[in-house]
Amino acid sequence: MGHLMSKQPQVQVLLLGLDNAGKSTLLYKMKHNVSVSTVPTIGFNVEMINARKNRKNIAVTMWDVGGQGKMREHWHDYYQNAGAVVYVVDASDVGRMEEARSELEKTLRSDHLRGCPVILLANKQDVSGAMTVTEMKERFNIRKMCAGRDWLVQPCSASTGFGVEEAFRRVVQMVKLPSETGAVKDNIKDTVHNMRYTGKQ
Ligand code: G3D
Ligand code: MG
Repeated sequence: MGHLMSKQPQVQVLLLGLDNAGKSTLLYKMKHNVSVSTVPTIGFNVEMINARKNRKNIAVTMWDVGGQGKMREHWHDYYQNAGAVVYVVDASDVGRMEEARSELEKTLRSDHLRGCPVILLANKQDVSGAMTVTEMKERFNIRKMCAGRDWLVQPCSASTGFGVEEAFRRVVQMVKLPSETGAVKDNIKDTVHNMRYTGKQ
């Protein structure tokens, strides 16, 4: 499997968002809808999911780095190799919407993420009172925030599965292949090895 995997273009997708937004639930849901293999690692969740893009098989690695303090120092490593950012928002948590917005704004200021596509997921659509896509677009001023990059706002519910397959399909459509970014230096094995090594320290 490793041999076959290494022949495929690999893309790295960052799953970001505030705690409790639904990142881990979403990753789990995506994995069970379409996953072929998993790579458990220390301190965060990572899943490799096979997909088709431009009539080629590609391996999409989704990094749910969460907010674990120890891992934060490595975030810039992930940024460097990111082919897309999936930003998960709890659309029902109006009280934390400004925090979610400003975190995304801060994240997108990183030079490493210049031009990186953003998929904003308006999660928890099953909860009554959840903000709609139109409301989120306005609230985040997304057009301005994401000027100069591809972006999309997609409604979903990680718990019911509503919109999750569609979200993954959009991610695959929008993600930049390594040849497009020229940024992916490491393959997944090297990256995971590096994380394991770091985890022991
Ligand atoms: P995180 O990884 O971003 O921190 P989690 O978030 O995936 O751990 O989810 C946080 C809580 O939100 C969990 O609830 C989870 O079940 C819930 N959740 C995630 N997605 C949805 C959704 O689409 N709808 C609803 N209603 N709940 C969702 P618990 O209670 O397990 O902490
Ligand atoms: Mg989590």
